[in-house]
Amino acid sequence: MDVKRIRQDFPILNRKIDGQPIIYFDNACMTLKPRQVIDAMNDYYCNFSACAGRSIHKLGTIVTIRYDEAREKIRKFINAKESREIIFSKNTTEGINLLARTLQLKKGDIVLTTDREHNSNLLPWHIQKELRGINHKVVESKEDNTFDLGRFENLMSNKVKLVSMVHASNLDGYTIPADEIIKTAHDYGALVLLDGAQSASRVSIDVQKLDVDFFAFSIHKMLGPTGIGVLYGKYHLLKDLEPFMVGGDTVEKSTYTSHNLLDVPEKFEAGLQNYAGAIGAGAAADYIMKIGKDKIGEYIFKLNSYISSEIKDIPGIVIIGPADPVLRGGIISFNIENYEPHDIAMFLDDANIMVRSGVFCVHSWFNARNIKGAVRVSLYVYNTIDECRILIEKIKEFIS
Ligand code: ALA
Repeated sequence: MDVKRIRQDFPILNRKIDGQPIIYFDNACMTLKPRQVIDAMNDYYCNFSACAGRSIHKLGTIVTIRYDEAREKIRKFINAKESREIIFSKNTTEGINLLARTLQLKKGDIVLTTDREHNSNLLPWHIQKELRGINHKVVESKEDNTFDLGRFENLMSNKVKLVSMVHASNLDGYTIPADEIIKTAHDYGALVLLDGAQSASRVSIDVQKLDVDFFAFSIHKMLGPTGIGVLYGKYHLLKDLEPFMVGGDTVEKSTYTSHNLLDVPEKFEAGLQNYAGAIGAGAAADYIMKIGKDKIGEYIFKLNSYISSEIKDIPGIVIIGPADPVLRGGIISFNIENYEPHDIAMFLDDANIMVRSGVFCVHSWFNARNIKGAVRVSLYVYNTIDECRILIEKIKEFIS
């Protein structure tokens, strides 16, 4: 993988702030965008910025074709069986909320999550508890912060209707053993939803092989634009769900008193859509597939191993999550004893090193452990060993 070449695709990496280059380590929040994605979106705005699926004129036809092509690219990206199983949403959060609102869970039904869910896969179940009386249960991790299959199996029963779990954690980068979890859940007749916000960009996803029922992800974390995400669902499941939003382009016909809904995916995509976003999403998927997710995964693991091995023994540093970087993907979350995470992040920002600090929308995990927050370095394909070296020096400088 030619990282030097890849970096040339990202205009923002040429940018200097206060005369210094930027070192961007906030990829779990938002990745940067390559020229190919920006060009694909500009192409829409400059050359065919009309409505898809409605107008039969030439521009309308082009955007309809491009929107369909984008859906097909995303299908390939996760190896879904059919492109109608790909619903464009606003982001992972919307995909999960769509399911929480439409799955028709009943009083006493159990939804199982991990103990490190992003608020987007926690609050929807709190609300379902209030609205419908479901039970939400949490599978506690092992001491070393890895998934506890034994505890999970003990919590499984035929009352569990949905296992909704973060595939790769934005807290510590840990990826759950999805194959085993899905198999066990299905043995009990439960459906499985994976929050793929962090995994889609770096783990090869084959939804058919995984046999996962629903998979939600955000395009802004995989080199694409903001405001566009994907909810994958098996067709036979999606077809029976009621949409939670209806309106333009969701109906075949309507009278003053009745309507017939269209099939999937249209019935879940009410109103004018984010066409530029979807087209940008297709370009982002193409870009990642061209490099190859296995190569990306291996590369960010190499960077993670380097940073982890250099900082783990520095007195005062506590790394969050499993000790072995191979289990933490592209994330190193850490604390320095007696210092505030935001102060560390501000110190790094003075050198244009951009990390995230705080609780990363996983308040529940931090609150349960009485930890105020952490500093998170999250890596992606354009980061370099040199950037990691500068980061390590700055962390040492902060401590000294
Ligand atoms: N979930 C995003 C993050 O972890 C916002 O930064």
